[in-house]
Amino acid sequence: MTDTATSTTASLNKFEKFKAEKDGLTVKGEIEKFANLGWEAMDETDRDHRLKWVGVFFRPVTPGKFMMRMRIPNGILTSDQMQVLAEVVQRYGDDGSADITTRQNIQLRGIRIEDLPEIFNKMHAVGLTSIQSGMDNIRNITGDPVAGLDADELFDTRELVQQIQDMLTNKGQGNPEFTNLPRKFNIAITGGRDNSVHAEINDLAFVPAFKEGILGFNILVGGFFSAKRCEAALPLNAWVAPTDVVAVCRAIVEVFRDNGFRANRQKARLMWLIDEWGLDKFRLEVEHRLGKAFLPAAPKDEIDWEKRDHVGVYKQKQPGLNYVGLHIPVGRFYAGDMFEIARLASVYGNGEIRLTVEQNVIIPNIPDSRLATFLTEPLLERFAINPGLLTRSLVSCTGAQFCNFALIETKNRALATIQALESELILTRPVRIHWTGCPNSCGQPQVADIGLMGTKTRKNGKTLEGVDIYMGGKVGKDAHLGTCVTKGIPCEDLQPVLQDLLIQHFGAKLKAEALVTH
Ligand code: SRM
Ligand code: SF4
Repeated sequence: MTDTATSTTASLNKFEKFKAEKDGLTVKGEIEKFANLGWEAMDETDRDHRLKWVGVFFRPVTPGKFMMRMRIPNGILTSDQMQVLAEVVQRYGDDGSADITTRQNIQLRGIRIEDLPEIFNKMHAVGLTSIQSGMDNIRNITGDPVAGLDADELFDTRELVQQIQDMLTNKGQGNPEFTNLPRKFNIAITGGRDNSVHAEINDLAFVPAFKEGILGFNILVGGFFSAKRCEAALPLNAWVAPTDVVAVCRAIVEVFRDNGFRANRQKARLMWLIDEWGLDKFRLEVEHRLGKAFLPAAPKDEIDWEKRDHVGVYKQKQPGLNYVGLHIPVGRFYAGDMFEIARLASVYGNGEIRLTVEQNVIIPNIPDSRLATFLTEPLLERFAINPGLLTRSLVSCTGAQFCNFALIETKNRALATIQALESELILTRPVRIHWTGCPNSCGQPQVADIGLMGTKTRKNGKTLEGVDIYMGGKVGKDAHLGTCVTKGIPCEDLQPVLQDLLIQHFGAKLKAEALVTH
């Protein structure tokens, strides 16, 4: 029997059951009550699951200290907003920190439930929302990080991304139409030529393409990573004009909401529905919701560049202005750093701050006349504009420090490993190394040159933290996913293995050998 949205209650998984009992968004009206009750006395399903509908995540690894996942559409925020986020984590002292995520977003750590009413008030006052950012909702919508700045861009994604978020979340107030999807759902729009958002790994992505001289988008559907299966998105053979993008998002999400599988959670992502129906039936169903037929896809899309990382100083399309990409090691920063970034953005730029899916920060709109002084700011010693060639492209998921799915520690280990490798090797090109603490693949090892996925492995009769190694991920033009090439390398033995891979495949040389040769 097919697993459909019409399954009986008996066949629903436990998540569907608790959603049917009480919609997750209900907790929005109960924050005061929870704050008064405290985390230990709260209903466990509200605490562990439903709070994620307002972006608040119970962390079994640090009980009582919650994580808060924001929504930062297109990864763009203001210095006022960054300052508020800094104030929130500052009050938690050593427990307070923040991470830039692989979806151009920010997560805050150390949050206490009793502070939530005040935190939400402060956030709303500066136009920030964390609504619908976890569980069976649509995640942060990604867009080109240099939208509106890049002289070569085809489409400025900012407004469309905001419009999609406003539609899906009722302008950040919460939209019950889209708070009970079968599973999570990812949307990306790319407007530049380098596919800076990893379009191919999203459930729904729009890539720029000309149709009879008009710029619009070809649509990709069904991309996703999960512990069970990873797939690149498929072309829907559909082209849309920018004016139809919001309506297409609504139609596709509605089709997923009403038909996606709800019995087996491992098979609840959009691709499983597309498998069952085939692309033609899926497209017809979307057209039916949309009330019109799609034009066939444009024969070619406009993704024809290698992917840029935006770290460093770059001229904007506006004469006399520059954007500067700061490298934030594994995306982790603290209150002091966040205040400083906010200050730099308002003193040197126009108060705008941008985030990338590589977990870095861009400060745009710095005039030529102020650039030299900006580059002497002490913060740039830690958040470099010209980091080492391995450090530069390092990405890491949260890992065991805060995530209970993690099989290994990631962020600190990733940094230590990269520093050791850079001290031993001479590199001639950046190598994109991505760490992820478990097969859920939040750190996207399949898009990396070298992807490291946490696992448990055995050595001398002992169970140790280890990694499966992925290679061959290609980003930008002709993006495709990497695959697993080696399994179960103990983390303690990893460094020489990586050294060897860098020498064999990426042109690295041992410093010691280079000295002898010269
Ligand atoms: Fe993720 C679950 C962190 C991007 C696939 N992810 C989780 C949880 C919520 C698990 C948990 O409750 O502990 C992690 C929170 C840990 C923490 O305390 O930070 C978590 N995911 C992250 C972040 C923070 C990784 C990072 O360090 O950047 C990213 C947050 C993005 C955001 O701002 O919303 C993050 N997660 C991703 C991505 C990458 C992407 O979207 O490009 C993926 C793979 C792409 C995809 O989803 O198709 C991803 N996360 C998952 C999955 C597997 C989904 C599935 O269909 O099975 C899970 C597990 C789940 O949902 O059941 C998961
Ligand atoms: Fe946690 Fe695994 Fe995601 Fe890393 S990949 S954040 S360990 S769920």
